[in-house]
Amino acid sequence: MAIARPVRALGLAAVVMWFFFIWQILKPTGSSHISLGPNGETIKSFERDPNLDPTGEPEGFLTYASEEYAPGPAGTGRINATLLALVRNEELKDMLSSMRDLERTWNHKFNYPWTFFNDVPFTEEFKRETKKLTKAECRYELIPKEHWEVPSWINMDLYKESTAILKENGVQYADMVSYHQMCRWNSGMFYKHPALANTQYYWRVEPKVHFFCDVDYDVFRYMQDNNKTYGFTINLYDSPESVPTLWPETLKFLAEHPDYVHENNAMDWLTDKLRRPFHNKNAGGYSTCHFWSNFEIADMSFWRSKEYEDYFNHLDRAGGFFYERWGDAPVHSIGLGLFEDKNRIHWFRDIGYQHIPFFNCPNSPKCKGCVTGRLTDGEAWLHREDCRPNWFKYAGMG
Ligand SMILES: Nc1nc2c(ncn2[C@@H]2O[C@H](COP(=O)(O)OP(=O)(O)OP(=O)(O)O)[C@@H](O)[C@H]2O)c(=O)[nH]1
Ligand SMILES: [Mg+2]
Repeated sequence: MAIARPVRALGLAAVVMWFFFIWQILKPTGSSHISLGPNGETIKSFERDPNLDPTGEPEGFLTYASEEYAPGPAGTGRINATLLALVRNEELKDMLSSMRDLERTWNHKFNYPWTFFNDVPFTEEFKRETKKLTKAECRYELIPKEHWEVPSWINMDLYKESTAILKENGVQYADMVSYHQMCRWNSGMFYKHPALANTQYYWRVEPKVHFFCDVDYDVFRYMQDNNKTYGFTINLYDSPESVPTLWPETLKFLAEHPDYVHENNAMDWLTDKLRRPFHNKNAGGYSTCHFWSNFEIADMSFWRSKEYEDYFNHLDRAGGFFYERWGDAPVHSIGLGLFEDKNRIHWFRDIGYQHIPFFNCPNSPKCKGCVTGRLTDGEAWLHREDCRPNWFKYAGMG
């Protein structure tokens, strides 16, 4: 049966419109353009992923491997720092894979100790197999109950009701109490463990992550010698449904402690509403942009400061680690964005890294096994979760 030409044209137009609509939803927003800043000024964000540009070592004073980094007491070049992993016995295989990568690309040159934390004792197998992969010291630490257990002021009936709603709203892991405990521990507990009392810097490592690039300088010395507090690789938006009252609670805290805010803070970055207005609106004024904290190289002195400690205690009492699903990533990021000098936060663009589904993959002959400049190997819409352009816009690429 012949179809009349106007009907065919209409059908074709509908198909074109449909593809255009789908493209609008899925197109990446990572590449950017000229936009207006909070005071009406013109801001140019990056035109292309900066990871496509050749990357070398960071500027500043760097310390390279030498006999001073030999394992054991001969390693006088090492500072007070550790590789740190919270991990379950069942994740041994994935932990070994992360260790292999980090030892190959970095730690076999520097031999920093590994410190493993668990809420139950590590098995002999876990200890034996992890020790095999490093010449460095390995420590196995049990988390004290009072650091891990759900705090006494949390009402478990309310927890169940609230998390059932979170689950309905698609918040991942909302009904796993251990996930809430883990987020709280990573937010405000890990650095209080007695085993870390004499340790200042840590590099957080999760099971099943990958490291792709040879790094030839001591990253902990880099932090110390260049006055850095926190280093990240990836910057993402969070799901607003997981943190609806985190920012309102933060504002209550700030009303009590206006003097805590650093004069060179990153408030613009925390409260940006230009790039993802819905996120800002649904998270009560917080952009939800955060440093993706499964990778962190940081100075624990900041978490141990009065400002951060008071902030954590305020949040802990408010209950959102359990009634909502506040993650350590937004909590750390807000703490840093408010109470630290933003120039002391460093993008480790030269450290090739992957935690499924995102990558930081620099353009450097030192990197193997990742695709330069590719943010994700997942679905196209994941590009929308990238908020690095905002950090670069408000704080630069230092
Ligand atoms: N010992 C212990 N470690 C845990 C527990 N829950 C989470 N972890 C660790 O905490 C870190 C973060 O947990 P993940 O389950 O990876 O959370 P996530 O990265 O948000 O989720 P994924 O995207 O699924 O990786 C990992 O290093 C886990 O091994 C727990 O109950 N006990
Ligand atoms: Mg993980």
